[in-house]
Amino acid sequence: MESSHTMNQVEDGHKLLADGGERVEQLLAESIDWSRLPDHLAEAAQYGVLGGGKRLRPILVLTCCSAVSGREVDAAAAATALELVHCFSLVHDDLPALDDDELRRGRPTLHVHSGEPMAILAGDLMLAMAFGVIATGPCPPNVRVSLVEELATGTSDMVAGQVYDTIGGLPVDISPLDQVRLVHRNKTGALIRTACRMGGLCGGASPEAMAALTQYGEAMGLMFQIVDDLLDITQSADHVGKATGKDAALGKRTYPAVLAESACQAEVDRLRDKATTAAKKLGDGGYPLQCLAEVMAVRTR
Ligand code: GRG
Repeated sequence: MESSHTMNQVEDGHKLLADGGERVEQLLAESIDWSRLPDHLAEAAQYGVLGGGKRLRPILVLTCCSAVSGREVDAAAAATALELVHCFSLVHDDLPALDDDELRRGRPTLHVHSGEPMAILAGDLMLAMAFGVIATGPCPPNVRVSLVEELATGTSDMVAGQVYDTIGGLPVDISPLDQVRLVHRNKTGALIRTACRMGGLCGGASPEAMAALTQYGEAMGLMFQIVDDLLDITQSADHVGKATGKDAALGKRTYPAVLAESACQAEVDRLRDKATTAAKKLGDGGYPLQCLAEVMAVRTR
C-alpha cells in the first residue's frame, strides 16, 4: 500500500504537471514567431505543437532550473526548444514510413490532418525553430552555446535510438534486456536527460548539482519508457490518446517482451527510487522533481 507521504507527492506532482502544462502551452503559443511562415505551414506546425501532450520535457527544463535556484524566465526559451524537438519527433515517428500511426494526443496525426509532405516539412521546421529559439533566448552567449550542444546531442541520440528501434543494428553480443535498455536510453531517455541538463545550464547549476540532475534525468528517462511499454499492453487507445497494443504485434524490443510484467514494475520502482535519491541531493529545491518522479511512475496515460 502507498504511504500518505507518497500519495501527497503524487498529488503535488499532478498539480505541477497541470500548472506547468498551462505555462508551457502559453510559452509555445506566444514565444514562437509563427507570423513569418506561409499560412498553411503555420497551421500545420501549430497543429503539431499546440493543444495537447503532457509537456513533461519542458516542465522538466523549468523545474530543474528552479531546483538549482534559477529563474523561470531564463529557462523559458530552452523549455520551448525542447518541446519543439519532441513534437518534431512525434510527427516524424507517426509517419507511414516509421510507425504509421493515425492517432496522437487524442486526435488525428499531422500527416492525416495535413498530408504526408506537409507533415515531413512541418517536422523539419520544428527542429530548425528549436535551435533558433535557443540562439535568440535570454541566456548569456556561452550558456546558449552549451544549450545548443546539449540539445544537438540529445536529438542525435534520440535519432540513433529510433534507428535501433525501427531499422536495427543493435550490438548482437549483449543480452536482449541490454538491447532494450540501449534502445530506450537513446530513443526516449536521451531527450529527458537533455531536458534536465538544459534546465541545470539555464539555472547556473554547480558541477555537483548538474551531476545530480543528470542522474535524475537518466533514471526518469528509462522509467518513462518502461511505463510507456506497460501502458501499451494495459491501456486502450482511447484512454492514452495514441495507438496501443502495437509493440507485441510488431515484435518490438520492449521491456514486457523480455521481462515478466511484475519484473517490469519492479524496474519502474527501482528507477523511481534512483530518481528520488538524485533529486534529494538538491535539497529542498529537489522536492518538485521527487513529485514528478512519483507521478510518472504511476501514470496511466
Ligand atoms: C526522422 C531525422 C528524424 C528523426 C526522427 C522519429 C524520431 C526521430 C524519433 C522518435 C522518438 C520517439 C517518438 C520516441 C518515443 C518517445 C515517447 C514515449 C513519446 C511519447 O511521449 P509523451 O508520452 O508524449 O511524453 P506527449 O504527447 O505527452 O508529449
